[in-house]
Amino acid sequence: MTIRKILTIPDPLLRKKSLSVEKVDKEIRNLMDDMISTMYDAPGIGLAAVQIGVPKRVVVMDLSKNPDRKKPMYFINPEIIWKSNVNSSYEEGCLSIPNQFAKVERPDKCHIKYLDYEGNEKKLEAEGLLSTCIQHEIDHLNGVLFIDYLSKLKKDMIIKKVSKDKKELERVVV
Ligand code: GNR
Ligand code: NI
Repeated sequence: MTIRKILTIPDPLLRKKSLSVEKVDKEIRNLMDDMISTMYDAPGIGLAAVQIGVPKRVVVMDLSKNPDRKKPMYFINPEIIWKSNVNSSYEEGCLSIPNQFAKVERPDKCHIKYLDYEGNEKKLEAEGLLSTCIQHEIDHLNGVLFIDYLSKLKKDMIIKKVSKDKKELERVVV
């Protein structure tokens, strides 16, 4: 299990549509293992493969509060098969948009289908943080980021701030 580098905006790969996984094999499981260690290290509650530079439809998540009781979840080719007409808003962040948070409205519940770690077909009925997070991750697979739901003003401010922080960090490191 390797901790990989997380891409941040404005990396163009984050805007690409990820490709479906044809076969759940050793390579995909190795990718998921690297993703889960990278996510725990960050730390974050979800990660899409494209965030570590691999544009495949693979997501990992762990919403458990207690690090001694980890509950890793693995989603391959996740698809929303139903979403609620009722929205709820949640303060979102993203490891690819460091230190920036904003309220985003999304359907409060959704049902998804996906393949699990073993490649078996599964369905899941999600609400609350689980629903928010899986929708945030599926957006990544389609090149969509949470800032896309904000006003142009807020979005531009966040992009500017992240670029500034990046330059500042480079200056300190070099
Ligand atoms: O760690 C994360 N926290 C979070 C909080 C609210 C809504 C979504 C998320 S996902 C994010 C990790 C991440 O960037 N996943 O793509
Ligand atoms: Ni994200």
